[in-house]
Amino acid sequence: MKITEAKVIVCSPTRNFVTLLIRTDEGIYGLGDATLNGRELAVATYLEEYCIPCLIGRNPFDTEDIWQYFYIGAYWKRGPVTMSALAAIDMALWDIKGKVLNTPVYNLLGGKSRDRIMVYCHANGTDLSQTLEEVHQHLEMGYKAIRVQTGIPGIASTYGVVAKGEKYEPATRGVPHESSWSTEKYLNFIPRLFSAVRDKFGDDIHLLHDCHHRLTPIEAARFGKEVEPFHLFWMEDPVSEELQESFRIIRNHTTTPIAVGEIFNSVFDCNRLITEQLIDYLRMTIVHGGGITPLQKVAHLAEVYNVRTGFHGATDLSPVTMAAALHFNTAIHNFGIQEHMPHEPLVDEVFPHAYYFRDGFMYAGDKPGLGIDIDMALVDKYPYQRAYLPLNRREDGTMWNW
Ligand code: EZ4
Ligand code: CO
Repeated sequence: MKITEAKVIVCSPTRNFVTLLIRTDEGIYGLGDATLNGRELAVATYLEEYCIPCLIGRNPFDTEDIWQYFYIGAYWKRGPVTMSALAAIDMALWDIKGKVLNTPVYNLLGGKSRDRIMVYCHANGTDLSQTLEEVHQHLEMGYKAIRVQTGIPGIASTYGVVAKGEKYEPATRGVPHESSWSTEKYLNFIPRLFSAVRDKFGDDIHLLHDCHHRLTPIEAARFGKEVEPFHLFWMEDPVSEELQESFRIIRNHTTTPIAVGEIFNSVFDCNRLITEQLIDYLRMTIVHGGGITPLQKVAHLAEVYNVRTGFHGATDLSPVTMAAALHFNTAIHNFGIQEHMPHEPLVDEVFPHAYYFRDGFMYAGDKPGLGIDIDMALVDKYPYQRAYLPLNRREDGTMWNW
């Protein structure tokens, strides 16, 4: 069996997605997600100009060798652009394998380790009462785990929070929006938020929170300590994560579980975090972590050190990544939780899929391969539009982590 063609599809049904479609001489094709939010065309070009010419003629079953070919063989290892491209190739090849063998991809990764995948949703509001109402609405939808973000008094706009009636969407069209930030106001307010949520909704529901890389290690330690009485499922991205040893400082002070990794693209971003047991959940997912092939190795390493997965699943990760993640989550032993930010209905139309949500859990479905497709007629109706993630500055104008 041979790869005969590979094509990059860039489309923007409400937001941008980059998809790789690989065809074989037996008429079977596979899909991979290569979307890197705000940098889509860099990945598309990397695939078209450098990877695809070297893919043609290879056996799609050789996922390990093809992965190493583009990783070791590129000489320029790692980095989000190259690893997202490599992830798309790898996903599409696993999809092809499953279709050829007429079995869901989870069966190729170890089979079913569980019946259902617990997911968490987003509840956010501009103030406390609106946020509590959002939590209530998501409980009604059946979610068992909820990420709660709220507007902070005195800060004009806060990460993860949008005006009433709108959905939080990471990137916006046009030039980057700039938001402002005060660590002091944030740290003073968030414990009150979780106190209010526990008072109103009790202890059973899992609560999560994303600090979005904005604290220093000692500030994150204070955060973790002060929310301990409300027993969060996790605090996410407490600090900017380039320095793995930062997490030791946080760990020394608090029992609030820590999740990190949505911007990681290699095991070398988290090797110390895992082996020194400095975190509890790893968020590096299939698309930005280089594909199913490397994530399997990372998950197996993490299993040894009691670290579980908690894959990123915002709307900028396409339904192709969601499909791959759900097969992966079904199979591995140390699955923790999966983020679920539902896509717009139009996105689901462009990417018809076998996976589904029911009463707080998601299911990969039982179609062969990843159980995902793309509607090429619809794709042409929604061409790429430049979009950016926001920037963030401290109140005095200093650039800060968004
Ligand atoms: O900022 O997906 O946990 N979710 C997040 C997201 C990310 C965006 C970046 O593209 O942190 O909102
Ligand atoms: Co996050």
